[in-house]
Amino acid sequence: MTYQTILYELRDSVACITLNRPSKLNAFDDTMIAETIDAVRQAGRAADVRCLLITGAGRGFSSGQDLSAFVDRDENVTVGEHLRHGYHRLVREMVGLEKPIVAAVNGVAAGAGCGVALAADVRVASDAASFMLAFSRVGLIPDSGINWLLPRLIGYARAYEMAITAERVPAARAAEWGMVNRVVPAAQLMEIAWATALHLAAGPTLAFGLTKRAMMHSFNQTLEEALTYEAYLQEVAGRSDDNREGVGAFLEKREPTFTGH
Ligand code: T3D
Repeated sequence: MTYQTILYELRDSVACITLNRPSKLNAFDDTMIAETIDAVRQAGRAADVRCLLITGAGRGFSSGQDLSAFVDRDENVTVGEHLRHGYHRLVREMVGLEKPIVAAVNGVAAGAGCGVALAADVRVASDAASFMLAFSRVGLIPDSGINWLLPRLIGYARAYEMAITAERVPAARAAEWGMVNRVVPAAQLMEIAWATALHLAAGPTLAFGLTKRAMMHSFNQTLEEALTYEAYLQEVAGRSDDNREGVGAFLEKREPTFTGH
């Protein structure tokens, strides 16, 4: 697929998606939603991709749903249908991707753009970034998985307050609250985000993927169910080349070379 609204670059086992509608702060129109879903799928299928990096072109990460496209929409397409066919598929692809996803949050992440940032596994934010549940300003509720993802990260009180005030939460406060992993100077964001992604891409990809699956499943499990499931997944990890390599490297006092298998 040739993309019109995103850039897709592969470098040393890292696939980088750049949301690329900077004049609208990378607001999502239907093309950008479809292309981002396709790119995440492509990164999932490609054996040579071991980490996904996602960022925005220009001064925004993403301002969420393109509101001009929203008003121009075919009136037979309900908001619920649009979500089910669009953002929900994107969030499912991201949360289900068994490879780490790093979001380099370069600027404002609003509405569904905030949802996309939250669906990543590691968020590195520029000190110029901010997060905003813009939905209530346009009479909507948070969507794109935010009602599930955000209270789990920062708790109900903060998540609900963000929703009803629609105020921008600057990166530093987002880090204090546990919404982002680290905040870095804007000028160094991409260098640090790439270094993070490249480091993860050289890791035991299978184990990273199974860890994501175990933790995501745990939200709907009892402790007993989680213990059973982790033993099952550890059987899989325990048969991997990377498990043999990691143990061998430790005993031989050298750095491991993981292949991701
Ligand atoms: O149907 C469904 O699936 C429902 C799903 C809904 C999901 C959602 O995401 S709903 C929430 C939609 N997003 C918003 O409501 C945010 C709207 N944008 C803003 O409030 C502000 O732009 C920001 C607070 C994010 C940033 O403000 P600021 O001052 O830094 O930038 P700006 O000047 O407002 O925006 C720059 C340009 O981008 C501007 O265009 P112009 O005037 O230079 O030609 C602005 O109109 C455009 N832009 C920003 N956000 C959007 C947008 N254009 C279309 N849609 C946008 N979301």
